[in-house]
Amino acid sequence: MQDCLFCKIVEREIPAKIVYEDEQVLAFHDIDPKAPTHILIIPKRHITTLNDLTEEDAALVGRLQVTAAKLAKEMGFAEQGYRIVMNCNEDGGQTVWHIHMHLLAGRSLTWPPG
Ligand code: IU
Repeated sequence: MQDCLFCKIVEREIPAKIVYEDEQVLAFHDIDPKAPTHILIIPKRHITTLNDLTEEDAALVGRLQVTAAKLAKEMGFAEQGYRIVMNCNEDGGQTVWHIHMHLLAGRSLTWPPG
């Protein structure tokens, strides 16, 4: 999609520190990390918010989750723990309008989030 930051990262029009890619999913380091390790896992296909998901997207969202867990394990966070977050719209804290899963790790995270 035109003017979508994450679509531009998928298309390599904007650089990112990519850590994983397959035909449907891309994962890269967040530019402004909120934890020692902060990875964003996104679908390559543009989906604006979680509200736009349909039944047909169930496998894709599962793939994001499985990718996040796999990366967390590979990066050595499985035992100590980590957090997966998806924000939706303003009150949820969404600021980039292409769905993404945050993988946060490397420190003890507080609960509930602010
Ligand atoms: P949010 O859930 O929509 O708030 O998350 C958007 C994330 O995208 C946030 O953590 C930003 O730091 C991150 N990000 C980025 O990695 N690269 C960018 O150029 C921009 C935002 I703008």
